[in-house]
Amino acid sequence: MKTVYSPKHAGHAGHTELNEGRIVPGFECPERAEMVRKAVAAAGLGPIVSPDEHDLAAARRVHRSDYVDFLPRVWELWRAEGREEPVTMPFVWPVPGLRRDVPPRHVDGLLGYYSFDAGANLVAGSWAAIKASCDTALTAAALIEAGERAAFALCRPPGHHAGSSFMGGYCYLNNAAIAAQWLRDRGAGRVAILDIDYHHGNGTQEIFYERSDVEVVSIHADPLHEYPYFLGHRDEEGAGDGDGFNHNFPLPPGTEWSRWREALEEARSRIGAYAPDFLVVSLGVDTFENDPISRFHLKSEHYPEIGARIARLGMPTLFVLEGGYAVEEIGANVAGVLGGFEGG
Ligand code: Q9C
Ligand code: ZN
Repeated sequence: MKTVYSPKHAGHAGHTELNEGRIVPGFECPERAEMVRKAVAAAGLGPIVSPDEHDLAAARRVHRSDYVDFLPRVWELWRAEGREEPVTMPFVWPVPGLRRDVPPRHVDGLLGYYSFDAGANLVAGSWAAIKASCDTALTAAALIEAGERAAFALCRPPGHHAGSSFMGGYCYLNNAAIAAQWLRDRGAGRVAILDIDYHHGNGTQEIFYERSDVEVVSIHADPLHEYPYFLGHRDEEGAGDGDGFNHNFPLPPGTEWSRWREALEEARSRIGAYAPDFLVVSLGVDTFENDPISRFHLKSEHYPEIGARIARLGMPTLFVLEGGYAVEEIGANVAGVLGGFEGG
């Protein structure tokens, strides 16, 4: 399968995050994508190609237009305040009880208005990386739409925590959601999204929650114990037209392969019954035993098995990179899934 990759991700570097009460270098760092690119090349998985430029119309199909307009402006607004700090960070959010109907004008207010946590911070090169990541997903989607069995979008930054009008959790534009919507707009009747990142893909769920044309199935750490804490429970099954088209499989901290595999089998049967035209996989490997911010115990040997099981669904499949923070092993684990898919 082809991999789509842009070096522009590297400009999204040097950002920080709040972790356990301290501001630390971001776990979501450029080395991640470089390790994945090298592993994909070394595995001989197929050609690595550059993304085509798309305009932002596809992003506006799943994100609110004012949010899409805000992202490229963040950095100039920050600099206009005379800030020397090389990275933005929000610190105030309009939770229930505060007003959302009057958008603030100051950048600190806007950062809170358009985010749900302090985990999506921007530097000077961030917007170019965010845009290239979205283009990467769209270019890979076009490959499967044109008839290829599978494609890999080596997206960075990731996307699945980004909702219709907010960033968070290292995510800005929801690459997988944008690709799924683009496939729908190109004529696909139904698209399924399988999210196997360790964290619940709250943004993807929110975007498609009231729709039956995009099924969202997610296996993740139980939000009772893990980020994003406020979405991802089993009883969230969709609403309105989307009732019955959202399926969450929350698993406890410490989950090992045998239990995770059972959830994957349940997810596979949901997707098989839905019979989509295309499958989009939000591929996070932060389920890995040595991941620095996660608490599942999958081992490297399990990732090819995951890929093989996904392949057995027999659907044109778009893999979109999400999380995975064990930098030394992220390449082997991602290439393991893709290689397992190709062999399976
Ligand atoms: N600094 C993805 O995997 N919390 N995002 C980390 C606190 C945020 C993960 C611990 C985790 C976000 C795409
Ligand atoms: Zn994650």
